[in-house]
Amino acid sequence: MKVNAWNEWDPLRHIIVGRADGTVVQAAEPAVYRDWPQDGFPQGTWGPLPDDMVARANEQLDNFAESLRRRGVTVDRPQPLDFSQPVATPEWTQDSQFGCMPVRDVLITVGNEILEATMSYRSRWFEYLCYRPLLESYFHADQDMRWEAAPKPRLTDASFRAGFWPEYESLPDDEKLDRVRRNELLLTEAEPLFDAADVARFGKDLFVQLSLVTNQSGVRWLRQHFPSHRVHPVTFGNTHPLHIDATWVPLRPGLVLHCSERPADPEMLQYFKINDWEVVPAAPPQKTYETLPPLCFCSPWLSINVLSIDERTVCVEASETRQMELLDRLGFEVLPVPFWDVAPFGGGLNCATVDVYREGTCEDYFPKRHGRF
Ligand code: DAV
Repeated sequence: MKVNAWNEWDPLRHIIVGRADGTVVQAAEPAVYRDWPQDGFPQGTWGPLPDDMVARANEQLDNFAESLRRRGVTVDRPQPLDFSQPVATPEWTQDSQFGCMPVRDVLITVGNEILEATMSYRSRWFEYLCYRPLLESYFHADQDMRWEAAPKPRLTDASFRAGFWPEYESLPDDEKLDRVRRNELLLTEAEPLFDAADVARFGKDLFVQLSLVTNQSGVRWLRQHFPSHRVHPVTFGNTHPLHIDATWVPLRPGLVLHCSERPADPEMLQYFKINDWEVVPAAPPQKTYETLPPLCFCSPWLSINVLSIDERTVCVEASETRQMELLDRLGFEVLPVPFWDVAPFGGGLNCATVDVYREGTCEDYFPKRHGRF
């Protein structure tokens, strides 16, 4: 086996698909505010997601894994921990962990390297352990694999703006968006922090969303860590930015799918335009916030959280008919995959996976410079 992946669309040969087992609605921590009284988790409570939800999510994850195997893709699965255990470092304790469904948040493959992200929730501090059996086996099987981990964060109170959530949620949307554009959100700049799912890979260009879980120091660390890449911090008009993969989704060279409710900045759009990329507005999702599954902290835009098998073939959630029709019109073979039962465990088809091997090499898809890009 080999580790290799430079972008989101080259032919897929090997992937990790997450598991729902043992996922927990996290105990309160500086980064996480949950209040779901109608679904059994009012503010201040925490605990495992219900067994029947876990079973339904695992069935969809297993079916997805099986359908990838039938297309010749090698599929690995993580090793869940007992996420209801408390965790501690010498500087804090946290009453619960989270889960290991959204692999994309924790790991990123860039070329022959797999990098473990810092993460920015205390409940997710030890999540990398779920992937260590796989990473150890890849390291031994592929003499060329680079195995890296970003600096383990301290996540003391100094890493978080005190009282962020109530203050932020009381702001009108335009003020929230100002804060998003300035990246004055939950995280301070005390230490580099990022989730791997805020990075979109376009060969030599890596676009990193500044978000509720990724700060500017995190982007600086990534830029220094990948000196042969162009690493671009980006923001979108999204009041709750959390991972780039339901906002800005590359499908093939020259084509990116964009959540139109979350505008890109004009300089970024121009960078894509002068380099002959088409930015296609996504179709409206079938779901609304009212019809999302219970305990779901993602948005209806998981409808565009697709997984590419290659630049002509894309897995899309099976009930997202408008999105499937759009991709069909754009010339893709669309593979429908039922997946909404997985959403409460942390995301969609892209979130649930990390590609270990895609054929291909590092290409420069943006030969022309523009502004800060
Ligand atoms: O935009 O609804 C999707 C990605 C979560 N891992 C959103 C977040």
